[in-house]
Amino acid sequence: MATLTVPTSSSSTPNSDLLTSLARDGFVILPSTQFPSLDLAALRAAAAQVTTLARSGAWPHIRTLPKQFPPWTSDSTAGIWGVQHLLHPSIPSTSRLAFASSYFNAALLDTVAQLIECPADELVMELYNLLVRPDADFALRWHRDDIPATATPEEETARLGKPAWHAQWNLALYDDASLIVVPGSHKRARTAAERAAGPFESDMPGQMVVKLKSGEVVFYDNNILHRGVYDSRVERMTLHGSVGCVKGGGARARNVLQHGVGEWVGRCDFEGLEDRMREMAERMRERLVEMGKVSGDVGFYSKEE
Ligand SMILES: O=C(O)CCC(=O)C(=O)O
Repeated sequence: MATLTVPTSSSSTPNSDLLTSLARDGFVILPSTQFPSLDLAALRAAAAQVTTLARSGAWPHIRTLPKQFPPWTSDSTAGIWGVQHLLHPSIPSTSRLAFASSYFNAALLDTVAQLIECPADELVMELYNLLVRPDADFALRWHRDDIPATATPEEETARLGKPAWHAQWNLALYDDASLIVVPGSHKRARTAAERAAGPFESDMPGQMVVKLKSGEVVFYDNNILHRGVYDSRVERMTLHGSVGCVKGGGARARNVLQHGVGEWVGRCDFEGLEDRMREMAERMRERLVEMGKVSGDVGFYSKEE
């Protein structure tokens, strides 16, 4: 598998460099030093707790094998590859607090605000999930999150030309080399070779394995051409989050709420967060609720499976 070397940004990477990397490559990797107040030990403990609950069937919001796209069932019998809804009010409180402290981490939100050029008071709570070692080897097909594989080149180009108004990231709690991307593919329609490739093509031209050390964060355009390849023998606990901007409007809120967040977002409990963080969390949650009110009835994705 071809692996390109991409330098990790330094701890003091200027905003313009982050934006340049994200715009050029479709992703940017930030070192753990960029987020000094993230408590990796607490996050690992929280991740271990919810993963145990999820594998045993005691947490119903899971990504089940061998299914790539939602909706997933709550039956963990065939194994899981993810734990959904880390900010859900029913997540055990100590773990929920650890997850919320990372999701609403000031340095992380500051980076999000810079990357999507959104004022802090317009940030919107979105998704926070955990991607875990699958119970059996598993892979995702090549995809863009918001554009179906059936899209024509014209449809791809039209969609990719619009601003995303949200940031998506993976924060690795253990070293993680599961995500594979085609750098630059977030800016253009698929090439003839990419269209002709099989859904699980193992050597896509230009592909790159995103290698994260524990504590590193990759922000990526969710419409970059990407896939996941998961080894059931390798520990994986990677926080998978997204934050939006009110400019994303009802369409984006709909996209978020159709992941099931709408069922519990009104009951979020941010008790225990430090005052400023708690206030930020409440504001971000309220913005999602408000945007959801105008987005209408929300069903699940109809991505092809
Ligand atoms: O495992 C990953 O990091 C990628 C997950 C992904 O592509 C998806 O959930 O659509």
